[in-house]
Amino acid sequence: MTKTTEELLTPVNCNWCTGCGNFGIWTAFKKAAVEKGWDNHNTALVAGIGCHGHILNFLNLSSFEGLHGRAIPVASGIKLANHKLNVFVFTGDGDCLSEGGNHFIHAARRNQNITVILHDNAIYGLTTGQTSPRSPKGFVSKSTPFGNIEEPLNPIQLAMAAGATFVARAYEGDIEHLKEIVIRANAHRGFAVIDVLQPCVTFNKLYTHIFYQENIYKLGREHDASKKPAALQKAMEWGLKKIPVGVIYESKAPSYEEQIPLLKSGSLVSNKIKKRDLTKLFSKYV
Ligand SMILES: Cc1ncc(C[n+]2csc(CCOP(=O)(O)OP(=O)(O)O)c2C)c(N)n1
Ligand code: SF4
Repeated sequence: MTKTTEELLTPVNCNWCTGCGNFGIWTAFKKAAVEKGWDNHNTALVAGIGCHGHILNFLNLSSFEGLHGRAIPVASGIKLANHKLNVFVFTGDGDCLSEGGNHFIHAARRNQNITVILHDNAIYGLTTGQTSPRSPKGFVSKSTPFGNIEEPLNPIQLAMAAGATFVARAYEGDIEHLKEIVIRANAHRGFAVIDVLQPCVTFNKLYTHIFYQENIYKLGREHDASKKPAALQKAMEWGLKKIPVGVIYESKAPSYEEQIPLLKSGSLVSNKIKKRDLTKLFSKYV
């Protein structure tokens, strides 16, 4: 069981830019891991390709860095093989919503019991600053020098519409709040998405730390996260002083794994492998 955040460090030096919002996600996750005792026996991490994916190099936990956009299917496979594991996906807004958009939608629809931590910096960071599906209309970047003509995607609305049963937003600069949300998302039985507002200080000069500090507000008791229409309405809020953070939607529904009879007797990895002679079967077809 992980007892201190130091145990989670690796010999790899952190190579994120100074001030990058990924630091807050890393810190919040380490704190959550210590509080809940996540270790190599009970937890597996998966990431996509991007600056966000480097987080695996800095966490001393079992992990797999997949192909770009393919973190969620790898996590789905891990969860099916051993549904007793806590499975986390670290993904970028490009990785999750562009290259991996199809996987995101279908994992949400299946309500797989995994937690997706979306490092939402509204830009492609690793490839040095191109417009992403989260970049707003008019956004100027290397790939849209005359301004983005596309509307951005809203990952919270998309997750809810696709069937995710836990949907939250957090700001990486509020580490305690993010840590609590990571713990709640993991405790939830079903597909959990946390849209983490994560400034890319090098390439996104619009969504800065100051921008978020000035414009986010925490959801209070008045917000009933169990009511989908109200939650969808909340999810649509975005603008000056109007960016809600907190648990936006949570509902109870059987997870994908809970509905598979074979998994009731134990995880697939704990099943003894039986040898079967298939010679007779094959002989029918040759
Ligand atoms: C199939 C494929 N397409 C494109 C790339 C190049 N590529 C690597 S990372 C990246 C963008 C990453 O952006 P995002 O997922 O938002 O992560 P960030 O770097 O911002 O954390 C791209 C386009 C790739 N590796 N594989
Ligand atoms: S390029 Fe942006 S997202 Fe990547 S490490 Fe630097 S600040 Fe962070």
